[in-house]
Amino acid sequence: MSSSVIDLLATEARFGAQNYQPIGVVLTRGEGVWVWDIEGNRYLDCLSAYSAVSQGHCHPKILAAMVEQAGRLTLTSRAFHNDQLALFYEEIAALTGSHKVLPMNSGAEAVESAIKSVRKWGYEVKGVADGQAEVIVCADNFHGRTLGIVGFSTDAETRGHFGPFAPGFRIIPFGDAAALDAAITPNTVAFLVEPIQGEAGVIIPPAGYFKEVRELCTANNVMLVLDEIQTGLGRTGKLLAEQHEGIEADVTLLGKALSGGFYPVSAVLSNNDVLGTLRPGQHGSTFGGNPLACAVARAAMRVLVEEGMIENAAAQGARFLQGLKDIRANTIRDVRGRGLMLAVELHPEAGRARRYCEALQGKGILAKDTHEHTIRIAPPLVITSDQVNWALEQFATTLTQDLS
Ligand code: IF1
Repeated sequence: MSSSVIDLLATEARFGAQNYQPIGVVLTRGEGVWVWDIEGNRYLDCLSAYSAVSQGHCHPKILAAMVEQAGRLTLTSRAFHNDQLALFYEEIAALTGSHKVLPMNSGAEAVESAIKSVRKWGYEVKGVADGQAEVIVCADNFHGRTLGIVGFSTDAETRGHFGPFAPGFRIIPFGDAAALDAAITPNTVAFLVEPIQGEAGVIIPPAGYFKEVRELCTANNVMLVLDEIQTGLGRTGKLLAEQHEGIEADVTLLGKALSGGFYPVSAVLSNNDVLGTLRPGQHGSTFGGNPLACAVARAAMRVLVEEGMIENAAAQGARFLQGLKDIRANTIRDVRGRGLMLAVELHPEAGRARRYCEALQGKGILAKDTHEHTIRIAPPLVITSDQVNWALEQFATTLTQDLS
């Protein structure tokens, strides 16, 4: 057994598929907003596993729920009922105001399940001719890594050499309601979109966009499917990002923080008859809706609300955003965000964002670059004022350096 950083990285490189290029830190422990590497260095986690660890690392109440359930019953398959599923349904429906719930595991599975469901709804309820259903998506989307999903990605890296891909998708620009209007046909069953584009670099659409989108979808009997896998469950300072827009989706996708990072748990939520079209044998998953997942998700949702994490995300997010905007540095081109979903876009001449993330690591902050010139910041929603202040000092000293 090897255990030094060098040995572990070499072993990973020898055996692992090289589909990631992580920052050179090997983490071994986490608690709240903090993580520790194997040499004992402590870091403020400003990624939260891409927003999955919103409740903070190893939240004691989620941990207790997981341990208790793991010792009792972990998996039954959906061939039998388990005593956690009904409670999970009840609690997620109460939290989100949804009528129907489909439990899955990864975010990509929730997206795939939603696409299957809206197509079926299109044929059986809307009356689209079989095989003709169209789903509209946005350029620069990120919805996951499955074949169905990468087939409608516009990112060369994400889709390159993975084809051939499934037909039935139309791509329009994000934030452009007129483009949606023009793209809708009688065969359009759904518009699938992120409320704020994450991977694209925390792109917030123009004010009023989603109101128009909602009206267009309603007028044309098109299901509005919001991928809230990253934006949902408090990340943007509200339970769902749609609440900032004053709209309601027909289908909402949740994942990531639905388990507080303990376990892959995702869900498709619908407030109409989309999920009602699925009959026995037509869709499923060995692990989806298992008792361990349900118990973990129930605790994850409970602490989010009981411990005021959503309100904290709004308050600390506003402070963090203002603090970043107050940093006077030639390297910064733009600062944007909502709640604790934040990004600093660097001037191209400032050098690659990855260099700044490596410099931040040296100051005790773990953040992640995206698209060469953007640093993404998404700490756990339990971050305190003092921790935000300390993080801002580290960002200020790092961003005023020239690392080009
Ligand atoms: C990776 C990004 C974040 C997502 C939205 C569905 C999924 C994701 C809006 C799929 C997943 C991840 C996956 C992760 C990188 C990451 C990411 F940079 F790519 F965009 F979070 F910002 N919808 N996002 O953001 O969920 O199947 O992974 O559970 O390494 O691919 P999943």
